[in-house]
Amino acid sequence: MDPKNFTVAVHGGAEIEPVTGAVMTPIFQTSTFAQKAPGEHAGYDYSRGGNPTRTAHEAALAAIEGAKWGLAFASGLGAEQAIVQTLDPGAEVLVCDDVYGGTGRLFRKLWAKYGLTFHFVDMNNDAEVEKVLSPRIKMIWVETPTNPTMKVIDIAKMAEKAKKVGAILVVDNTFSSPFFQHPLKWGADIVVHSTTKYIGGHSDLIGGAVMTNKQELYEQIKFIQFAAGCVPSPFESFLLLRSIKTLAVRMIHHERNAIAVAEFLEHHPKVKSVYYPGLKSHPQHILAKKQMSGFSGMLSFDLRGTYEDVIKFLPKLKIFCLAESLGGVESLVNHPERMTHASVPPELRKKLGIGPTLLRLSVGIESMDDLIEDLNQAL
Ligand code: P1T
Repeated sequence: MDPKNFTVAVHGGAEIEPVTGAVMTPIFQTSTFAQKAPGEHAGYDYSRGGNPTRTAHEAALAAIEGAKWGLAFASGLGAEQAIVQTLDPGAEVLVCDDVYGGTGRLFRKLWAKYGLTFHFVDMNNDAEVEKVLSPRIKMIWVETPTNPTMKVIDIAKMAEKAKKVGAILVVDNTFSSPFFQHPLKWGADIVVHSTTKYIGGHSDLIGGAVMTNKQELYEQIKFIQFAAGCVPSPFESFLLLRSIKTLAVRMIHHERNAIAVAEFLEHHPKVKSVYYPGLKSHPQHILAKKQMSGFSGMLSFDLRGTYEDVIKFLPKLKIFCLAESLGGVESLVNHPERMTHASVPPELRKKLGIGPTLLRLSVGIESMDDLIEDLNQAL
């Protein structure tokens, strides 16, 4: 989506319903569709394979990523699982070391036992990447900005490396949302989202998405979606269609508030460091400005002191709610070490800087002054 194009967000995938003229796609709450004769139907036979509400949702997903195809899944991890299932046994995958804890768990604890090998590397360290890069690598998995330390990874550079060894480049675009970043434009083959987050935007559903311009990948993943059945319900598809219409306006407010919060925290004496790609002090700020059209609403920071200070700080917050997840209109605070990233091996957590004083904020769209005041009084 052209970041200035609110029209795509509002109209992407929308078609007037042909029978009734309904302007908004109805919820086709049905598992099955009548057939005139065996195998003769109007394009839908069973809702695992396809459902008109999901079709409209998938068209909207494609539209906002500027992709030819979009596929909807029942969760972000369900979408990731389908992508991994395109690999042949024995394949090796290069993964950025700072991925969502659940992504790492899916790879380490589930897929590794089926003969796939996952190499977790710091993708901002060329030597680390080159050490593992070889034609055995069939997939490169990038999350940018990363969860939770907000590293920014150069998508175009990783696309070149993927091309060199004949690997597929997957980019998890959840933190940026399609409003601020288009990985396909920078050479990614597949974009994956947890639509639970910014695309859903209201913390009331779980969903996932895959977008691609490559027909072969689309067909493979569509088959997996149908054959393995990790699909969203018609109601979830409807909610997501509804959410996408306000993605652009929400993202502008998330970003505006996050910039203000990041600047406030950076100058607060009780805060040791702030990790936000929109700050000039961020090590990849220039890269972020190049590859993103905005910096989104996620940031992390280290509180000065110890875990005991964190434990005193958290209950004092009145607006920021202590909870996992992100990207909803309401502000959340998360403690990655004990919550979202508890499953990351301790030595890797240490290397990444996911320690006892690290907190992650999903900055919502409340009044900016209220958010800053909330943090200020709690600090
Ligand atoms: O929760 P689910 O919809 O299955 O999505 C998984 C997922 C994938 N990718 C990224 C970057 C994510 O952040 C997530 C989920 N993350 C959280 C729940 C969290 O609080 O970080």
